[in-house]
Amino acid sequence: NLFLAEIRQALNNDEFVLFYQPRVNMQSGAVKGAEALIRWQHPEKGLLAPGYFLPAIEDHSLSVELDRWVLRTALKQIVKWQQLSTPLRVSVNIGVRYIQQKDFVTQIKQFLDDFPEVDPSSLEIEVLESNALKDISHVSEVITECQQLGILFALDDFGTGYSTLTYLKKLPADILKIDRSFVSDLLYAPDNLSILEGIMGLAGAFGRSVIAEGVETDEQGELLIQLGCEQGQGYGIARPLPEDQFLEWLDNWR
Ligand code: G
Ligand code: G
Ligand code: MN
Ligand code: NA
Repeated sequence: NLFLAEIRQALNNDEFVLFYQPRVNMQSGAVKGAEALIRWQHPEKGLLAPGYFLPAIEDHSLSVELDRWVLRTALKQIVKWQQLSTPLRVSVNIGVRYIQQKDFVTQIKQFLDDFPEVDPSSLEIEVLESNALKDISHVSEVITECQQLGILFALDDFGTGYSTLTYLKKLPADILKIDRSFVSDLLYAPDNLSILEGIMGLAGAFGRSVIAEGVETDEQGELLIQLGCEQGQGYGIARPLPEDQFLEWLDNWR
């Protein structure tokens, strides 16, 4: 497969970069962290979004190599940002293939050993609710073992999976990332409002925190705060930014 070879080559040539999208407390304005989002800085085609290359490798071991690159790069970034006055937690998206790999926890321990300066609670792992999560009880143990190391877990795109309530019940994630489809049209579609109220109720009952994705307007932010969801991420706060622009944004934020 030619495309696969090209992606592997890009990894060797160091053509991937991480952008960072801020996550804030919309009530206080406090910056809580950032989600690392991968991009491919292609020498001819320019900056390519993950939708262009991730689907091609999703069922391939190359996706694990890329996830490992993302983890290593995010850990380096955490070390740099530990110098800042506001400590930032960085969240990374880890594919279901890697998290279900037998030695995942061993590899995570190795990463933490390689970066002894990193406080493990500065690292968050986002897992997609996905029917590719085959052995839920195994993944649940993996999450628990990583949490014992101090790492936090989030369920990404929460509410969109085929068995959302089963994931909620069986996976001990610390955080639910409310999918942006429930946030958009919040002001005009009463059904989304009901879903959000439901999610907030469930999160409370199960002792999970919540963060809203895809917050694009102040009105959405205000309504989310009223519903009890203070943490948000989205274009209305900031787009995913390269490292230097992220620091500029941080300087100018409120
Ligand atoms: O970054 P957006 O800007 O385009 O991301 C699109 C999709 O790609 C999202 O679903 C996001 O979770 C996923 N994604 C972004 N970066 C990464 C990454 O580093 N690893 C994995 N596995 N998925 C990612
Ligand atoms: O699935 P995941 O949550 O990891 O996806 C993050 C994706 O959502 C990235 O593609 C990111 O660029 C995109 N994104 C982030 N904020 C917004 C937003 O406010 N609106 C829209 N439409 N997309 C967003
Ligand atoms: Mn995500
Ligand atoms: Na998401």
